[in-house]
Amino acid sequence: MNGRPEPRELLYEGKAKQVYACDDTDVVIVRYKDDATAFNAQKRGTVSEKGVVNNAVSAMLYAELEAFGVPTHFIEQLSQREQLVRRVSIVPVEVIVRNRAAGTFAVRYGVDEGLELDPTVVEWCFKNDALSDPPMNTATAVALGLADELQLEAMFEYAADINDYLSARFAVADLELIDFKLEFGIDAAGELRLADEISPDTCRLWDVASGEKMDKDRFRRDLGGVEEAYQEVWRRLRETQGLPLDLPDHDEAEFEHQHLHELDELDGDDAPGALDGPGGLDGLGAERPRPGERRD
Ligand code: AIR
Ligand code: ASP
Repeated sequence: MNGRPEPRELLYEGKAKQVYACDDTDVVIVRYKDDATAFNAQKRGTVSEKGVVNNAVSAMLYAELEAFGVPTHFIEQLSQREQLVRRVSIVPVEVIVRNRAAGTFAVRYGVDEGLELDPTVVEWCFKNDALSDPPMNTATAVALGLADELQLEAMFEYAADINDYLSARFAVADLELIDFKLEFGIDAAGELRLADEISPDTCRLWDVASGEKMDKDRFRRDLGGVEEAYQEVWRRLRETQGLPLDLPDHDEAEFEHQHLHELDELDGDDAPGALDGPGGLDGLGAERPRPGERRD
């Protein structure tokens, strides 16, 4: 029973990863591929060594987020392309966090890429390739039975904390976190955990000095230098691991959140405020310690 877990049957094959069963049914092995797709698989290609970079980046960031107080599916990196994770059932709600306008947001609202978004925007999308992952509000997610309100509230709170952490983490690597996508899952004990991956496939990252795109947009938009950009992100993260981060004060963040909830009440239920979940989720306090508190 001891020793390195071995991949058994292929449970699932996605666009960028494969998931294998293990003898221990509480865990699975995720294998990262070099395959790349964009615009819901209308564009396909491969990016040499992408799987190796994404596995390394994701493993590093999930371990750091766990230490920060965010429960994740991550257990350990097994090899260059494989990691061992807890088996979870994925909540079919993608969480998009946007610090600046880019991609589909810039197109949808007719604004320039790079427009600073204050407050930070959190969006839910229905995880459904056949429908191209359409954006939806909280009521839709609940009415379709994709997640319940407490889960969505917890996903929102985690997403805000993860944004605080990752924005500071990428900043020490001279990268600005423009936007990113998260997925969550429910483990065997019923606990919500951050799942999937965080990598240049799932984040927009702009070089602070030049504004150059260092992420999957290089592939999506045929900008060239895709492999080099992914390698450079990994190199910078590795070189800056352990450096002190300029994290927002969590008491301040909590105050702002409370304050904005009060504003929501004044504005009425239909007005989602800054750092409020899409569609508003006031008063559904899924109580948990703030990461900043838990670490002391
Ligand atoms: N994303 C969304 N679906 C799949 C991924 N990887 C990520 C993008 C981008 C953010 O979510 O990589 O960082 C917003 O994407 P978009 O296309 O809605 O602008
Ligand atoms: N990963 C999604 C796709 O393949 C969306 C994207 O990254 O553009 O199509």
